[in-house]
Amino acid sequence: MKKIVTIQDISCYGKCSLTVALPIISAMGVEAAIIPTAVLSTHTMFSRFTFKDLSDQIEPISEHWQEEGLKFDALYTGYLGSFEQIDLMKQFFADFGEGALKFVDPAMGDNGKLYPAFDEAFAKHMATLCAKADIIDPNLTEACFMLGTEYKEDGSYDEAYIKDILVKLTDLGAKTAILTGVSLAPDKLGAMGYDSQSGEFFSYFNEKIPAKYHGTGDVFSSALLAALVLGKKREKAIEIAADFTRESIVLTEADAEKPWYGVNFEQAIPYLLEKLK
Ligand code: PXL
Repeated sequence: MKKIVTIQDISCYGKCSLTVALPIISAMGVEAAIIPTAVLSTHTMFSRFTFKDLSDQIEPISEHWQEEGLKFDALYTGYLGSFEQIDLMKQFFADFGEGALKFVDPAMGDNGKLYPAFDEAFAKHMATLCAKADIIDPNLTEACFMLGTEYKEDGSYDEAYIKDILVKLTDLGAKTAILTGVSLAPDKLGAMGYDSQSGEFFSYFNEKIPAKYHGTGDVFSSALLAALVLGKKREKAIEIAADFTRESIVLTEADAEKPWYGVNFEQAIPYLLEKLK
């Protein structure tokens, strides 16, 4: 069985990071190992949350795994809580990176703003981890903060702006950059990528749903990486992840409660598995 290790926080309530990555990766038939970087009562978009840092566990876990000779098909980092954790991930990539796909989702913000815990210096430091990745998948907000580029709202940018950002992201050092939440037409939303080794751009767009929910980036990244590890071609993997994310939003919108804090990815899993066939 293919194996992914994902390293991010566990927000006990709120459907993001590990509570999203674990079920999605497992449902897709890929073994998921985890290293929780912190335990929070909820994710940080709630007005209050507890936070217990687990940075001091990362090295001992990594050392034990090296003694056991563990190997992974992919290393997947998500939300990280400190400069130190970013540096620990660089070491983890050095220790476990051989033969593994190194995937960084620099989860730091959305809609033109960084999450409460972060500032511009943090985004610049995250860029130094992105430099060591095979694939990164920031949204436009995260990309702009890492590059120090002006963030533009949907409808006020064109393809040239996105392509320029993609090339600059790979100039940081990442081999492939996939920008999520790209909208080049009012009714379309999707992802656009750039492979710096072949010089190819690629994209996938589906119908835009005029709603924003938390945790969609984690849903997309988890499905994308598991599909890639299963051997799906890049374009197909993006399509699977984007359509699954969209279906999760559709189901959330259909829910009378429309919980703002996370999407209904659970009931979209049968759809995901159908798409994977
Ligand atoms: O989905 C990204 C994410 C992950 N983990 C924590 C978060 C967020 C977004 O706010 O707060 C703790």
